[in-house]
Amino acid sequence: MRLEGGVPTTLRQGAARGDAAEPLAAPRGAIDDARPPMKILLTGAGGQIGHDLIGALVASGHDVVSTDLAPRPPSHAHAGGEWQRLDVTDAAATGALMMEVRPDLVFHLAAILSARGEQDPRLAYDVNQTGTWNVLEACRRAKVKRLVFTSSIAVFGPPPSGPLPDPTPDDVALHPTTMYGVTKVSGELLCDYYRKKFDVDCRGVRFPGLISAAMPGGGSSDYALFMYVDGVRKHGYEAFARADTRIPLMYMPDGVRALLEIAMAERAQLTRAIYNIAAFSPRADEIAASVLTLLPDAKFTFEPDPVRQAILDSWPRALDDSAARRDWGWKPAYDLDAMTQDLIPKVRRMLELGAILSSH
Ligand code: AKB
Repeated sequence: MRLEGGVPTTLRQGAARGDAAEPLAAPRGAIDDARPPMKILLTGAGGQIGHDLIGALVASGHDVVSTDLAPRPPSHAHAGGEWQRLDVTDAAATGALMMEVRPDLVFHLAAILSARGEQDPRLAYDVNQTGTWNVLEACRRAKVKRLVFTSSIAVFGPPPSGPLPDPTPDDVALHPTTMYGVTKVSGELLCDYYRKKFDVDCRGVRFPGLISAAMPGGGSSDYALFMYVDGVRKHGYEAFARADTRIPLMYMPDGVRALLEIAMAERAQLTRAIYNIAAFSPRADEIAASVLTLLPDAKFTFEPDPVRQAILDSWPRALDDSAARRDWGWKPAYDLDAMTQDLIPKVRRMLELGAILSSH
């Protein structure tokens, strides 16, 4: 495998609006078709990101081994590739699987998200902290060349000295308020450590709240996604956030493309291991207004849940992603209204096919 070389042009073409990942069909041109196929392993593949990422990788001809604690969920049946059971908290099993598969590239997606993590901080510590350590160690031992770590806006929190800068740059003091955020900070530091100390080229992005037609699992940003899903299936939604809540958000096709771009970026291009990436930062009632342009009869109300609202209020309102733009050409393709136009028909199609299975 050769991972050197700049961000491929075919990958950039895949970024064009309207050429983005369909949840039921893999995106075109999402990765450099000229590259030899790679063996790629995903952890936590059964989640919201895996739903779209697996299809994109398989469609580009890569040999994909998806792993998760659970068997392949029916919602991920379309994606293809191989599926193996893996509990990342089990060091021996993680090491053994990495040795057996010997991937060229790993996407480490397994994590307990912010709201769920506050219900069970011990579980969040085990999966996110110990799990990340286990995956990095397994990569080191199996001589995996490259690992992509998925960090989050949850690494930020209000510093004791005053509010976060708006927009928030990459390098501010990190004061997360959740166990999820604490473990993501630690994961970022471990990533940098393994990059400098061992030959594991770990890099990653800090994701905003991701919106797609696939169900998330226990995030605080999920109110945004449910405006779309419940707007279509229930003709309305009572959001657990205040109407004026504003956090960074991103449409999943942009999120998947960011993962592919950071994965393929030449090491010499990168001036850091982990990058802020941004798309748009609407208020919750601005999301509702955007959805109403396509679903005029939907009813949206706002009933803040104190725990999740406190988490949302601790996060940046907007991110400064200038380092990602400069180093590897990051640029989102979707703004709020472009996402709404693209997503609502996808949600309708997924519901018709019975592919959105879980409720909340
Ligand atoms: C969450 O809400 O916990 C996640 C995140 C922003 O990382 N979606």
